[in-house]
Amino acid sequence: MREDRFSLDGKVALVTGGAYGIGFAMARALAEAGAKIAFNCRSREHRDQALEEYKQIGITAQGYLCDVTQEEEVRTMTAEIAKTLGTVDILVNNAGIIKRIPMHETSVEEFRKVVDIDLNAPFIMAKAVIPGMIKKGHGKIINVCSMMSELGRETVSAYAAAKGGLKMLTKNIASEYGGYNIQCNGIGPGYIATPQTEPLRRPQENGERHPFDQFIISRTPASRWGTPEDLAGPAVFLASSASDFVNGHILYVDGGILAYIGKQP
Ligand code: NAP
Ligand code: GCO
Ligand code: CA
Repeated sequence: MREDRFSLDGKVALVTGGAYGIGFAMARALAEAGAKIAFNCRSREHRDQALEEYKQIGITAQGYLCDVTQEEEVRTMTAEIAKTLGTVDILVNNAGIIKRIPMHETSVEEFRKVVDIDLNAPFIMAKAVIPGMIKKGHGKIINVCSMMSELGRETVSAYAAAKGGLKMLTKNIASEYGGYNIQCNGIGPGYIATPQTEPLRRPQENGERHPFDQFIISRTPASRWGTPEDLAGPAVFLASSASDFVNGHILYVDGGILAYIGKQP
C-alpha cells in the first residue's frame, strides 16, 4: 500500500501571518495532516490569542513575533525554529496587507509599505529557508497570491502590483530551485471572508448588503464568498508529496471567479 501522498508527518511548516484568517486555516490544515507548526505575526496580542486558539483545537504551535519585512528578525526566527522544531520543510508566505486608496491619492510611503510586505517579504522569507531546504534535499514554498495577481480593480494599485510580482517571484523560485527538489507554487484565493475583507462585506446603514458584497456574489459562480477553510485542502496538496511534480503553478481557489464573465443581466 503506497504511503499517504498527502501526509505531512515529520515535516516542519512555517506559516507567516498565521495568527488568524487564511493563514490560521492553512496552518490548521497542515497540522491536521501531520506537520509541526510555527507561525508569526507582529502583534503580541494576535500571537497570544492565536496560541490559545491553536491549543483549543489541539495544535501545539510555536508563535513568533516577527515582522517579515525585517531580514534580521526573519533570520532569528528561522534559526530558533531550526533549533526547536527542525529546519523548515514548508514555507507558506501568507502575511500580507492591502490599502484601498485611489492610486493618484496614494502616497509613495503607502505604496512602498504594501509592496514591502506583500512582495519583498516573501523574497526575504524564501531566501532565509532555501539553504536549509537545499541541505535537506527537498522543500515546499507556497506564496499566497490573489485575484489581483491576474486582474486589476480601482483603489488597489499597490496590492495588484505586489501580488502580480509575487506570481512571477513564484515562477522564478520554481525555475531556479526546482533542481534541488524544491517546489514553489502559489495559492490564489478569491474573495474570502476574513478581517482583511470585512470592510467590503459590512452591511449598509439600511441593513442592505454592501454593494461590493453583492458585486462579488454576482462575479462568483459559486455565488458565495470563500471561507478560510476553503484554502485548507489546496494548501495540504501543495505542501505534500502529492504535488512533487507541480512547480511554478498558481492554484486559484476562487469559486470560479477568474473563469466567469459575471452573471448575465
Ligand atoms: P488578514 O486577516 O489581514 O491577516 C493578515 C495576517 O498577516 C495577520 O496575522 C497579520 O498579523 C499578519 N501580518 C501582516 N503584516 C505582517 C508583517 N509585516 N509581518 C508579519 N505578519 C504580518 O489577511 P487574510 O485575509 O487572512 O489574508 C492573508 C493573505 O491572503 C494575504 O497575503 C492576503 O493578501 C491574501 N489574500 C486574501 C484574500 C481575502 O479575500 N481575504 C484573497 C486573496 C489573497 P499582525 O497584524 O499581528 O502582524
Ligand atoms: C479587495 C480585496 C481583494 C482580496 C483578494 C482577492 O480589496 O479587492 O481585499 O484584494 O483581498 O486579494 O483575491
Ligand atoms: Ca482569532
